[in-house]
Amino acid sequence: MDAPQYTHLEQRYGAHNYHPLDVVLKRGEGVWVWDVAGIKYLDCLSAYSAVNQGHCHPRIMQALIEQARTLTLTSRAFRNDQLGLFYQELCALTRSHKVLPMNSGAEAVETAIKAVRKWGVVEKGVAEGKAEVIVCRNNFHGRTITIVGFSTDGDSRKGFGPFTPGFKVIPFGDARALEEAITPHTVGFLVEPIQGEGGVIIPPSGYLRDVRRICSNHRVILILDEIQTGLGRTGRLLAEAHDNIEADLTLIGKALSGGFYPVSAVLSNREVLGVLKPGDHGSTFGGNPLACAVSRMALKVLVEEGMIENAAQMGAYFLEGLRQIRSPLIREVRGRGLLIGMELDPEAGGARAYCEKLMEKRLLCKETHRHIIRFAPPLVIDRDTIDWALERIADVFDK
Ligand code: IF1
Repeated sequence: MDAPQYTHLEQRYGAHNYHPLDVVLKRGEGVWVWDVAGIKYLDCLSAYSAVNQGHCHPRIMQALIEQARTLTLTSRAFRNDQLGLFYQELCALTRSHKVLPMNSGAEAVETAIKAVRKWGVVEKGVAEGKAEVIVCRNNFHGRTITIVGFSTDGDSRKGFGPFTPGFKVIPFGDARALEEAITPHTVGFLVEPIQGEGGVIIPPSGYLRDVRRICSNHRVILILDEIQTGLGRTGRLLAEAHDNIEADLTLIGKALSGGFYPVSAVLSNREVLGVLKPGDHGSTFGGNPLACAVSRMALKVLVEEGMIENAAQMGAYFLEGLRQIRSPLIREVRGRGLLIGMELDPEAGGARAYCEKLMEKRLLCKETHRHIIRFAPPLVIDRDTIDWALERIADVFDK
């Protein structure tokens, strides 16, 4: 079969909830992917930061195969020999107190919302049903009804109401707005350290430090959604490290499994998760031995193979190279580590066309919103490959 035939099957039998680039991929290795015609591309999206360790990392693959041959799923009705080790290693690495393992990022977000609401009732004395969580404009935290209910992106909400109450939206990057929005019912503040889908929006310097102080002063649980920014993407293990703060709850996912398996987790640096009692929460696959074995290795290679440091060094190099591209169509290039956004001037006519031109030059990336191209290659990328990418990106703007 060829690409049009694969595409036809998707169109014929699949819901049309995506508008993907016209490429049908068949193989991945490191930073490279190949389509069904054998054409090789540089992956500059990393499945939205789920493949930080590079495609099909051999050591993670080996861990998957060995565990898949042994024990894949028991449900949490029974214990298994991978879960406690996964907890211990993850807590040691992230200086966390407790972990609650889930599967998708959205499930981790929903879990955190449940936990802080219950913490509010049990520990803060907020009346049942009165708890409020503050979120930011331009947020992206997933696709469930509760989560899209506090999205400010009309397309994510249209037709999906009624929504879950108990959320308040404030501007991103404005610590004063947070302090002013807090009421005695406020139990949590959910925010991304950098808004990824929002367009790689980096808050003003010191914002997260101010947010940390305000949340502590008002006994509001600070929940950092690091599902996209975490696990090395911004050049630190967690993006919060750039501001030298610690969240009360940290959400991770995506690269937690190196792209082999849906694994997410809620990390708590305080007793917040302690309010959950047996039967309060769970999921069929949450904390399964296969997910744990894969994630243990995904974290191991991330650290042992220097991927976090590489993301910092290669990110700085990539950012500098992109900033050297002189074009009236490029309004701004911003980023941290290997999470980079190139904002185009509306005159350019939209970022999608540039992603399509880059695909012709064998570089795969994705627009976010209308005018921003996101560059987020796997953290194992090297300088030569970045030079290869910069040459092609410059070509596309050199008209
Ligand atoms: C899609 C966007 C990115 C996330 C943050 C939670 C989640 C995500 C900060 C939920 C997921 C994914 C979803 C995926 C595309 C991608 C995405 F374009 F949708 F917005 F990365 F920016 N918090 N982001 O980025 O995690 O439930 O998906 O595991 O919906 O196509 P999930």
